[in-house]
Amino acid sequence: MNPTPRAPEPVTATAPAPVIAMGWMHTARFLTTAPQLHFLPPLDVPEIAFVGRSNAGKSTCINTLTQQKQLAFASKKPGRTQHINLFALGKQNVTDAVLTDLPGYGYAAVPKQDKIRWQQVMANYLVSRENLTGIVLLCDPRLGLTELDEILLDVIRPRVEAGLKFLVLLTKSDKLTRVEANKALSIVRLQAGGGEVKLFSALKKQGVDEVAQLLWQWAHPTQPAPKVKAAASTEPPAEDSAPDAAP
Ligand SMILES: Nc1nc2c(ncn2[C@@H]2O[C@H](COP(=O)(O)OP(=O)(O)OP(=O)(O)O)[C@@H](O)[C@H]2O)c(=O)[nH]1
Ligand SMILES: [Mg+2]
Repeated sequence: MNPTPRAPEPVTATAPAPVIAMGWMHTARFLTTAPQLHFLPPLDVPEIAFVGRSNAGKSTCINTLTQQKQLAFASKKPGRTQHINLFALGKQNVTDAVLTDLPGYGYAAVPKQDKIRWQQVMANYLVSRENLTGIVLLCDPRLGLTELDEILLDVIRPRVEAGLKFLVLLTKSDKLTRVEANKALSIVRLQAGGGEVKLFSALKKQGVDEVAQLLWQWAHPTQPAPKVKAAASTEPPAEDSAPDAAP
């Protein structure tokens, strides 16, 4: 008896996944800015927020992922980002997701009243923003997760448990040796309670493809996950967890 003929494998004519994700990131353009949550327009597309201590590298990370030099304001001087800044993503001006650059916390030179006000603005945003789909917490591995980061983790925990996507990026990894980087990864993975933690360097472009792909998947959960090329990985395969939506 002849074996049952097999259906031909579907031919994927699209470009490899990192190219798709990076091309999508490159469409980023400024959408709006607001001092507080209630000034932001309600949106019905996935929103991904970049949070972390002042000077952790949030704005630089957004510029690196979007391959644009000055989309978000980055500076050596901490406290550069002082508003909630939204950037739209999507082809031909059809917005299919939004990136949010948030002001950092923990900058010592900020007056106490301003610190408290800002913590309330941020907590309010993280708890109440309805279309918030994912949070990227940026952390300088030389400092590790600090008390303020732990407070933030407590604030978002209920939403993460309810399905909000969450990623910790250890920024400025170019400043670490390989041994230091692996140690930082292990410690922060423990602190983050098993959540996903990756190394990132804007300078060396480490982690850029991987993060772009992950965010693409967060924003397009119903589309099949693009395959990650082994060469695009920046972490040892044994430790590197597959993206959430991977089959
Ligand atoms: N070596 C190195 N420096 C980086 C990297 N990413 C950011 N920086 C530097 O870190 C400093 C702070 O970067 P920002 O992106 O402004 O930090 P931020 O988290 O947005 O800071 P706030 O807006 O104050 O919250 C700048 O001098 C950046 O050039 C990196 O990957 N490697
Ligand atoms: Mg900033």
